[in-house]
Amino acid sequence: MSTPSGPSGSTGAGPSKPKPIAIITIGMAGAGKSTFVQRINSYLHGLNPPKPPYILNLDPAVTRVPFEANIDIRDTVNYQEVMKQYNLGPNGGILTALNLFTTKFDQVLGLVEKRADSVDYVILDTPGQIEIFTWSASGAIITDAVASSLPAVVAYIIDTPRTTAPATFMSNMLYACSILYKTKLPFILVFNKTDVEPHDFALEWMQDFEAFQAALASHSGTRDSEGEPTYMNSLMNSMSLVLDEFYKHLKTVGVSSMTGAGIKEFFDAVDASRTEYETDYLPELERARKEREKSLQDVKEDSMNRLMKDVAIDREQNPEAFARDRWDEDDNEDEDGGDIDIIDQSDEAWPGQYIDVTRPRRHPDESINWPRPG
Ligand SMILES: Nc1nc2c(ncn2[C@@H]2O[C@H](COP(=O)(O)OP(=O)(O)OP(=O)(O)O)[C@@H](O)[C@H]2O)c(=O)[nH]1
Ligand SMILES: [Mg+2]
Repeated sequence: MSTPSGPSGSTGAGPSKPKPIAIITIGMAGAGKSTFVQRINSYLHGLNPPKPPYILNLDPAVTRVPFEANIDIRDTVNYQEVMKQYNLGPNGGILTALNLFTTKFDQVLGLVEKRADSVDYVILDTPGQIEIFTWSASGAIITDAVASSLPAVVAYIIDTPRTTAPATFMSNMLYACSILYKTKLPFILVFNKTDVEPHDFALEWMQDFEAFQAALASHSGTRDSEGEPTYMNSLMNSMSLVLDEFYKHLKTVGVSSMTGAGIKEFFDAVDASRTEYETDYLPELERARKEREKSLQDVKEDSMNRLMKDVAIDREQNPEAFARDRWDEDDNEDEDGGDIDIIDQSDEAWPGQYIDVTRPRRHPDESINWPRPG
């Protein structure tokens, strides 16, 4: 996978242009992710001069997307066939399709990087079932791969009219909180559908802890028959204290993907996130990489030491066998002179080719062997 070449390094010659910023849209089913992507796409096209983004659709199950995706998972994996062939239900099918696609994600990144000089924004639309992306290995791999190659920001889309109940609001915020701590990326809470329900109540609850508690108390079912706060109510009270800390790390915007209201403010927040990515995320990424390298090095050294110790003991215990067990240099060369060629297949034409996962290696030059059941 790619490594960052610097916070805002240019990928080509000529005057240095900042790298495009990747917007990863995540949100509960039906929150309006795809409509939002379509809206920001049309906003960017409408700028003067236009700034068409590079769009990736990662939802294999969607039948129609309201935007023209540059890379579409559906061109690579047939979700219906995955379900049939692997005997899966809809969610397993989406997850497996995403896993299969992730095995090719380095090529996707390569294509994105090729366009890095000509686009300012890379937008990812994710599957409707939020947990498939946020709690799967492939979701994490895709997010990490994108974020280590480009500045990235998470746009967490919230269905505002459906979060007016304090308990629903809190669970949505807790979910957002868990994604923030998992990805550690700059985070924008996007309150969508403000044409139906303005997001003022949410802002108030986020800024004023007591207002949220009051809203909680005014909802029925917060006291039991003896007048004591119910378990849910006291749990939520304590949770809202935790969330107070979480809110400090966020940017919040209210938008309507239907009317286009608030989209400019959203982009102001995205542009501000670039600095946050550079000052917070990149150093953390670098630190984690160094740590990984160090522990790998430690493991290597440890195995080497143990091997040398075993060899020494063996030599002491059985000197005769050791004397016979010499490396004969003449035996070491094979007929070709001993060199092994590593074949780089990544230049093969891939994008746009349709991979039928039901028939492994359908294409003679496509060296993929999909795992098969049984
Ligand atoms: N009124 C209103 N409706 C919206 C808005 N954004 C999205 N919708 C509607 O919400 C519904 C779901 O929108 P999608 O964009 O498909 O949501 P999604 O999150 O991509 O859905 P999945 O990918 O299926 O989870 C559609 O009926 C949209 O028309 C908005 O800003 N205002
Ligand atoms: Mg969608």
